[in-house]
Amino acid sequence: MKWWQNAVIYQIYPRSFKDSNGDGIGDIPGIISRLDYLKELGIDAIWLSPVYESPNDDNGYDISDYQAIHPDFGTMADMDRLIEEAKSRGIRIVMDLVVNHTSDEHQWFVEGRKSKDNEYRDYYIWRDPVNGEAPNDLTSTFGGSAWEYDEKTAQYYLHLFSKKQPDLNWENEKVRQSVYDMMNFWLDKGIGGFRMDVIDLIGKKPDEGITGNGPKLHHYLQELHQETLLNRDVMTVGETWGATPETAMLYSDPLRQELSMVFQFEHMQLDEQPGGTKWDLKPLDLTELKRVLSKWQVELKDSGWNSLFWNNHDLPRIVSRFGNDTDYRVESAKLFAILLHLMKGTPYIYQGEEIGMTNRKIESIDEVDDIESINMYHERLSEGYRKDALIHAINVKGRDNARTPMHWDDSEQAGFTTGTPWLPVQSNYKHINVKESLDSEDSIFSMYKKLIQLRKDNPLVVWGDYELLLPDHPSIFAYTRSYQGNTWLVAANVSGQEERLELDEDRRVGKVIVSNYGKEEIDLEMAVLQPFEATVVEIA
Ligand code: TEU
Ligand code: CA
Repeated sequence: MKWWQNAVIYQIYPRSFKDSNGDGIGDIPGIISRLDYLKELGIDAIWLSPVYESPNDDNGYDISDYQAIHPDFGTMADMDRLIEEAKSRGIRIVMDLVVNHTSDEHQWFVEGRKSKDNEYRDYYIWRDPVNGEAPNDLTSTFGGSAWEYDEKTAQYYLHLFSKKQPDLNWENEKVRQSVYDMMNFWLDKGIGGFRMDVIDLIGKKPDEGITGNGPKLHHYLQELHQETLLNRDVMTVGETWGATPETAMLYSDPLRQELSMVFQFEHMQLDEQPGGTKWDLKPLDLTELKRVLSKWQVELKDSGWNSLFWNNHDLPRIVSRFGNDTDYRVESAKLFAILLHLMKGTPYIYQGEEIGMTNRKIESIDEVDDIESINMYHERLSEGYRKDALIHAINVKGRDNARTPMHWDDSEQAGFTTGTPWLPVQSNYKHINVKESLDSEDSIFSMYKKLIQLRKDNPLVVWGDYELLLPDHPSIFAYTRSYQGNTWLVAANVSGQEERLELDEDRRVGKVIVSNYGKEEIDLEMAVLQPFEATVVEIA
C-alpha cells in the first residue's frame, strides 16, 4: 500500500487561509501557525495552491519564477520551515505544479518574445497570422481568442487561459528538461508531491485544434515520471477536466508509471446545461450524480485510483451548491462529507469545507475579483445577456465563492487578519468559524475528523467493493461497501423532506457507525430518513 491510499488531503488557498502580518493577504507563516489545527483534523497532506512569484493575473496560477516565493506569502526560508514543521506533525506538502503555461512575465517569455531567433522563442507556441488574422479559432477559457498578436515580431502566441498566461511548448525538449529540473529542486526539499494544473493540456496540437488529451500526453507524463518521480515516495494528482474512466486508468495505472491519480470533473458538471458552459445553469438531478460517481467507483475498481472531492478554489461551496445552506446547513454539510468519505479513493477537503463555509453573495460586478467571472460578465453583457442573470450565475458558480478568507473565530475579520482582507470576509463568520467548531462535539469539523479516522481504522473504507443501491430513487443516495465478509451501508436523504428507505434485500437492524442525526441503531425495515440525514450502518 502507498501512503496516499488511506490518506486525506487538505487544500490550502494561501491568500485566504491565515494572514500573519496584517497586510490582508494570507501567508506561509500564517499556515505554519495553523498546522496544529490541521493535525487535530487528522489530515495527511496539504495541497498548497501556488505560492510562487507571480504578477497575480490569475491569483498565482500565472507564475513568473517557479523557484521563488512571492513576497506576499513570505520567503523561501518560510517555505522550508513549512515543509519541516509540517513533516514533524506527519503532514506532507504537495506543491501546485503549473506547467501548461507560465506568466508572460516569466524570464523565458520575456526573452522569447524579443525576437524570432531568441533561444527561448521555442519555449512557447508562436504562429504567423493567417490572412492577417489569428491562426485559428481556438478560444481561451477566460474568454476571447486563445491567440494574442505580438507587434514586436508580428506573430501570435497561444494562451489557453489569460493573455498573461502564455502556453509552454512541450514539444520542445528544453522546456521539458527545464520543468523536470525545477520539479527536482522541489522534490529534493522533501515535499510530498505535486498537484498538476490542467496537465491534460500539455500534449496539445494547436494547429489541429487539439487541446486536451493530445497524442503525446502520456508519453510526456511517462518521461516526467522517469526524470523526477521515480524512486521517490511522493504522490501526484493531475487536474484533468476531460478525463473519462478509460483515460483515468491510463494516467493512474501504477504499471504505466505516470501519476498516482487524477481529478475528474464529470460530477461537477451535472448542474450545467448540456452543450453549455459552467454559467448555463440547470438543477442537479440526483440520479445523475449517483450514476456518475458510481460509474467511477466501479470502473476504477481494479486498476487506477480515484480522487474524491466536492470543492476546490475553482468551484462553488458544496453545501450551497447541492446542499441547503439555510435550513439544513449543518446536516447537509455532514451528509456530503459522509457520502464522499465512505467512497473508495483519496478524499480532498478544501479549506473551510470542514466548518461548512458557504457561497459568497454579490450584488454587482465591482465586488468580484476573479478574472474568469469578470471576463465572462463583460463578454456576455455585450452579447445581450441580462445583468441580473449574469450576477445570479456568478453567485451560483463563480470562483470567488470559495476564495473568501477562512473563518477562524468570531472576532473582527473572523480572525483571518488584523488588517483589511484582500477579499471581504463573509458576514456569517460570527456563527460559522473554527473556534466554535472546535468547542462543539457535534460540529461539522467533528464529523470530518471522525470520517478521516474511520478511513485510518477500517481497511473496508480504503479497499471495499462498492455497490450502488436504489439507482432510480430521486432523493436517496445509498450504497454499500464490502470487504472480507463485512458490509457497510451508506444511506443519505439528499432532500429537505422525510424519505422512507426501502431496501429490497433482507437487512434488519444495523449498528450505526456514523450518523449526522446522532442515531445509534437503525431498524432497516421501517427506516425513515430525516431531511438531509446520512448514516453509515454495519449490516454484515
Ligand atoms: O483550472 C483549470 C480550469 O480549466 C479552470 O479555469 C476551470 O475551467 C474553471 O475554473 C472552471 O470554473 C486550473 C486552476 O485550478 C485554476 O485556478 C486556474 O485559473 C487555471 O487552471 C489556469 O491555471
Ligand atoms: Ca500577510
